[in-house]
Amino acid sequence: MKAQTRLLLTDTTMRDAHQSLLATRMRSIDMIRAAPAYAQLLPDLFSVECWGGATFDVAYRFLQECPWQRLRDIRERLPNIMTQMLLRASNAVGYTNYPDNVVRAFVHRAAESGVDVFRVFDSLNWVENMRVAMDAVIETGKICEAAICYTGDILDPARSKYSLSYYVQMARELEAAGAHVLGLKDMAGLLKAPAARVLFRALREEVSLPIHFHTHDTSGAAAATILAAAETGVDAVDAAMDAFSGGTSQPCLGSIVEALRGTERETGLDIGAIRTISNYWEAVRVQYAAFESGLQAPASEVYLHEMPGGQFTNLKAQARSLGLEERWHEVAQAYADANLMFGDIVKVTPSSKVVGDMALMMVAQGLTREQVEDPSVEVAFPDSVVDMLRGNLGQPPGGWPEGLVRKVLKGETPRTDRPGAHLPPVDLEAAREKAQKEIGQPLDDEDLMGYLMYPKVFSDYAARHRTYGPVRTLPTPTFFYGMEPGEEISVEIDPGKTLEIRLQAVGETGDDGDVRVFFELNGQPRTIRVPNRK
Ligand code: 3PY
Ligand code: ZN
Repeated sequence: MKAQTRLLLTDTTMRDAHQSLLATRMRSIDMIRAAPAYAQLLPDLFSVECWGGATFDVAYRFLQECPWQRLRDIRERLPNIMTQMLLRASNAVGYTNYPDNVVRAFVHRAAESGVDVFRVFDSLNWVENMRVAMDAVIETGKICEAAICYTGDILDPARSKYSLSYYVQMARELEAAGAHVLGLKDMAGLLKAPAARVLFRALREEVSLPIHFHTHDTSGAAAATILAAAETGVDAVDAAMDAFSGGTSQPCLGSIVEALRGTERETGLDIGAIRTISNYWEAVRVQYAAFESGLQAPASEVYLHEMPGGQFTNLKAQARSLGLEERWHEVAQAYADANLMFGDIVKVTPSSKVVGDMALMMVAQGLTREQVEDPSVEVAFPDSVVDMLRGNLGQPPGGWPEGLVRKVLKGETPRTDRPGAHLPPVDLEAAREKAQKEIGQPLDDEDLMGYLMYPKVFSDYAARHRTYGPVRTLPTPTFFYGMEPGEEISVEIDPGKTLEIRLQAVGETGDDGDVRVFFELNGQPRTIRVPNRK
């Protein structure tokens, strides 16, 4: 990375872009179809981010597919470009700290199943809590990109907690901890171009690692920051294919390539190839219209609330389900207030979820920050808040605010050591046996990891899989909306084994709620009775 003058690019379309625009709903089939074109047309990409973050549990939970199979399928079709994942350090791909041996086993499994670059971060920027995951990545021989999460504003004297020297110090610690690459993860898109010049210049002077910059375009000003980063010599940046860029997602890949044309940071990527691939993504995105975030225009409000792009669509959906969508700007203000109440923390999964839970509660119950902090006002705090202040996500710089901890924990003493230091190791083989009995089928190492991270989500997925089979192979409109009478689809259930399915008619719904469905399978007439959910 350091030997190259061109700006290297990571394409985030298959992970962060759809997590940030479509509530993480992109299905594997749509990714797998794109992978060969990347391999053929864009071999000079630094990496393709296609795994980790929220994609892991959403695959099981909402898409009825195995995230590990997605990884293996992409890997197979993309042999010449590095695959990249987002790993939440001790929180792995979950929302809570796991025992050290589970984190290690997860990293080893992910490396074997096809991850090349691990971007590792901690949701409170606690380096101590990143070491287990970083060491495990280094042990696998894969690339360990240790990331600093950026928050606040280094040019704003009122936000001195997250100053230039704070970031430089953390970078030094990550270098000393053995990182191969330094990531600067600006999950909300708060780093402005002038601040980027100051920050990257300092980081390049103080550490010798290559630097990889990640941001979000919620403000509409991220491209300016990327260009400033390129000017100051950042080695690699993240962007999303044009059709999946902008807004809460990453800035536009094609436009970055064009902006640098004719400069010494020229990327060497083929703009025609980018357009071809983006045209494919444009057609894919239309099929997920129901999951769009609804952010219609750039929003400088991001500098107020500091919400990560990857949380935005989710929090909006949560607000909608509580009837608070009309009061979104109040939620944004409450999110900012809750952050300051927690002592001004880094907000990224899972700490961002806690701030979001608190903000929704404050708006729903009409509570101000002063009332929440007032020891004489009774408040039933969300479980996630209690858990965080107990120390179960780790420690923020300067610790948790004492008054709030006293109120929330009602006198219970919080832990201040690393959660992994006291969580007992899981006996992996005993856990496998227990799960196999519970679920009623053998579990391989990948399944076991799914079960350990998300026991209920995984068991439900496995039960549905037994009933419905490999629905991951259905075309996306069919998966979400079913078929119309007369419609015919072609489904490859195994390599070379294709089913032609034609829906002929749907009968009347019986008193029991079942319907008879008449269809042809490879030309043979078939009938089944299924519950009518329409
Ligand atoms: C995740 O952890 O899922 C994130 O995208 C954090 O930015
Ligand atoms: Zn991101």
